Amino acid sequence: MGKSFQRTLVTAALPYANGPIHLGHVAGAHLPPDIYCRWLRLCGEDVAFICGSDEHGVPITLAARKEGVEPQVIVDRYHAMIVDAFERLGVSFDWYGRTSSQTHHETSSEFFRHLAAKDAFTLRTEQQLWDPEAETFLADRYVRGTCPKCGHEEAYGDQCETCGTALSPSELVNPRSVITSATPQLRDTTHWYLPLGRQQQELEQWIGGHGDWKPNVLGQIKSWFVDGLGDRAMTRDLPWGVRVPEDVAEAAGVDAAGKVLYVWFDAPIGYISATREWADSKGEPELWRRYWQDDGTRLIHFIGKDNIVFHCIIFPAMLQRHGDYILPDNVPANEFLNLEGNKLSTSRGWAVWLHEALDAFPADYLRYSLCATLPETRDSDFSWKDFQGHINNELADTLGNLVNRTLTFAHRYCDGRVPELTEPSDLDRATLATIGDRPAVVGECIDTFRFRDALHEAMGLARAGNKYFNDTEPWKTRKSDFGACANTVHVSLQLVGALSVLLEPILPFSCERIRNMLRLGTMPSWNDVAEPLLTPGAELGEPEILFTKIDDDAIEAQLEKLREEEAKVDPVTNDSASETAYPPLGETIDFDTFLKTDLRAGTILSCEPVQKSKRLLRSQVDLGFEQRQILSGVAEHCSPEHMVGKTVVVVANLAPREIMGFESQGMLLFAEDRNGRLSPVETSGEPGAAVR
Ligand code: B3M
Ligand code: ZN
Repeated sequence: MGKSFQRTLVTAALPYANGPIHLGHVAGAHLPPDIYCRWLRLCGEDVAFICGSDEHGVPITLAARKEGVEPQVIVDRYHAMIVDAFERLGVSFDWYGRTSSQTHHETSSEFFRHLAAKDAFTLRTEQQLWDPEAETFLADRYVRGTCPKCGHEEAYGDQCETCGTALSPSELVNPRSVITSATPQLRDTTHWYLPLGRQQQELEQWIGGHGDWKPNVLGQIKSWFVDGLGDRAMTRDLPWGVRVPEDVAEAAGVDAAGKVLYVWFDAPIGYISATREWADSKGEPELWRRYWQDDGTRLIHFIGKDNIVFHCIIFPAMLQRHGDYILPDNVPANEFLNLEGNKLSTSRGWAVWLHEALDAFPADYLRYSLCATLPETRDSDFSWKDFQGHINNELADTLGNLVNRTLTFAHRYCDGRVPELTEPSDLDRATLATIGDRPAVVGECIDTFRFRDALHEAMGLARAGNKYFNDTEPWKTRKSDFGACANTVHVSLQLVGALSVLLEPILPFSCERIRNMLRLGTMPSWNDVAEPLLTPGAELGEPEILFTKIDDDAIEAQLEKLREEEAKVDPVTNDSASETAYPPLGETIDFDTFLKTDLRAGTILSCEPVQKSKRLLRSQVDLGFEQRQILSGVAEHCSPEHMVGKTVVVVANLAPREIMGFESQGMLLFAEDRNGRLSPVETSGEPGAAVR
């Protein structure tokens, strides 16, 4: 580690409080910094580990709309859930804040005011999408429409999830309001923009001094530079967020009503406000400045790759313009964690929620398995089968086994004490010596953000320990050569002691239990591990089973749960069943009105998709007395093969209509469930039979 630093400020991406967190978040942005900070603390470094809930932005207000509650209700609920889940996972934040806090509102307004005073913004009036029914502008995810790149009909105003293209609301084809489904109009609105182009050179120069950053991070940044940085709006027309300060708006001659700071302006400032709250809680309200405004601090942001531009360009640009702050020293962004071979997606129900995983398994099982599969250099895959393998073969069979057999031997044959090492063999000596370089080797991995390697290197000691135990055969020497047996126990105990520190950053709960078994009262420091930690003659605690193996049923249950969650979600709208409702009942009609609709049974003779349309199917239908061609907008729900041969209910007296160049002579009836999923209304009546 760069010795010129006096302290380290570590931040982990602030989760949006619009839902619980899942294993993808944890692997991307929260477990790695926890391992890193735990290690730094063991090295005796001065660290502040900061995180919090991101409680603004459209994801929150949309979640609130869906439930018909105020955004505060949503963020209160998920903030509490997230805090609890992190705590159960053992994530050792020094402070976990939230961006709805007063300190945060003050800190971010002040930051904005400071930038405005330094002329860092340009004001721009532009036409943006406006919902005439809800009488509101439609920012980001408040609009859906057809992606101009791939034709996906449910793309969001800020991104198409099908092809990944970043969009702005006005680029959508056939945009519609998420609030009212109305077709938006264009209206003038004024916003504060950060002209990043002005700062490109300064930013490039700063990045140029960080050639040691992860290649995936540098690659993304470079491509932004190549495209050239443009102006980014730092305010939005939204009812929820940090309000644009009245005085700033007034000075600019703009009406501040309904305007808030862009969520990506205020969220990273959340790191600063959380640090302030932490300092306040320690009774040293000015302490935060040392972490943010003193060159002796090294600032590290842990994030997932989708947040790179915000942490490596926009936030640093804000910090540069402000002038009083240090810039990040590193941003070790991770790639994505996939799940069972597929991209994680909360909207598709394809995710493992942290709190549920913690209901099923101990925290260290998850920490271990996630650490072994971190997406450090490329996307990686979490599968429950691999999870089972990690726990059973590595945690239980390797680490657990070494600890258990060593402690059991010490209790049965060595009086429950650390035996002396007497006349050690070459193998005893060589094995003891392997401990010596471990703190440096494992530490080097952690220091360079290679946590998978750190795990591998530390576990290497456990593997070596088991091999040594097997090779020295203490169950034989205990009768033939007790000194040799005692030496095996001594050396193995020293390995176990070293492991209880080396693995502490990754497995804090289990390592504490191991240290209790060893009666290691005070926590050794990282570098103490280079020397044997246990004193001969010292009393040991009772051995306990550290890890229990996971059986196939437990894994099958998790897989089944995933399949169930996924099935609940509609493939077209990505809305889960619980979020939609039955349509309200229609107006009452009399019997004669009903009889006007001539319903018949019709058998589908053939069916094919209509070219250039994602929705339409064209069917030839036998009505007994004649054949009809009928078009139905159901291609996203029913496959043509699935339709052929079915006898369904047909509206037979509907006036013919032309759709995409074809005449549709009637209508096939479909039932629409709460997910918006359509299925044909089948009948066992013969073709032509009247349905009434
Ligand atoms: N809440 C986005 C995310 O969870 C955002 C991170 C903010 S970090 C300042 O991907
Ligand atoms: Zn697309």
